[in-house]
Amino acid sequence: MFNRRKFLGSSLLGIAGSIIGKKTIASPIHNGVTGKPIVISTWDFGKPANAEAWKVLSTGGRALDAVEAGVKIPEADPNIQTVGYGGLPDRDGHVTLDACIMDENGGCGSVMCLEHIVHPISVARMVMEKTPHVVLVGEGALQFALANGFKKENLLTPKSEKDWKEWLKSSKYEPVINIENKLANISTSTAVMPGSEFNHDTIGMVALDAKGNLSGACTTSGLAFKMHGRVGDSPIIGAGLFVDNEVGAATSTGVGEEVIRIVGSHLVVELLRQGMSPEDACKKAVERIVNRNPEKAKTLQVGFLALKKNGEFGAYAIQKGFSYAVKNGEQEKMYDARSLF
Ligand code: SD4
Repeated sequence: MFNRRKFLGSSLLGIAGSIIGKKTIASPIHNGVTGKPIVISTWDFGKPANAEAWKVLSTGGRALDAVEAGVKIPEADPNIQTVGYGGLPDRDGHVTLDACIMDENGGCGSVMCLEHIVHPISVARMVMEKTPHVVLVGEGALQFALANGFKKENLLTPKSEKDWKEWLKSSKYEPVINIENKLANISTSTAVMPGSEFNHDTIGMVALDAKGNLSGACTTSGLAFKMHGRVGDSPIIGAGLFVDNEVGAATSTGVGEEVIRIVGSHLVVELLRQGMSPEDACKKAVERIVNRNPEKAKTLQVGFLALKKNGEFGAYAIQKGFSYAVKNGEQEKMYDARSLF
């Protein structure tokens, strides 16, 4: 993903035109403004996910139902090795999933390090709606899911098992993260950077429904070959996702440890509250990460995506190559987020 897409030169930024053959358009300098309902989500696989969410939004449905339905598409796709079924396992061969969801009332639910369940987002929603808690982890989350009718399944596909075994040959058991890593070269790495050609990353989705209500969902298998028990930003309310129905919503993708350190999505929403545009708010959050350690930041990717209560949307990333999908009544498009580097 990182090197696959030619980014428009800076002189062209702001011109929202098609890149021939890629169906991707440059992120507008000024943020996209559009009417409700609208759904936006991370990466190329956001497009089919948005299409599913749109079935709910376009018929007057609730944003919460839309985001859950939308992210279930990549969760169930065995060919997507970064989300749900078919996700790359941790270094011990376990596929452990992280997900969270937020509704328009400030309700939130999350599951962390959940195994054997294809749709962690639906378990997260059930945590929100059926328990007095916000987060369930590991074995407890699995027990809760099974008790509520979810089926126990093997999520490790032959392809992901093969990739894991290949990685095992030279695993160093150190969480080194390098954006240039590719599964084809895993012998030199210990973790695969989300955003590489083989990793299409976490799906974070935020939506505004016809009634003007916001919700969001975020779901992932996390960093490939992570330590067993490792949890990223994606299921952490405020880090991987935050929704404030008065202001806007934000979600993130990339190296979760960096997002957690700045509680990134909450930061973006608070910046929206102060009047910043979505793109500027996302940029500010990216700068917060980069300024902490500029040298390290050159080797990692984090991207933020934001949607304001009025339908304005925007994104920003550390590195080039962060694509996001937008769908509303007028458009169904991929955008390339602008980036610091
Ligand atoms: C994590 N943010 O677990 C996620 C990774 C990601 O593709 O975006 N992955 O840190």
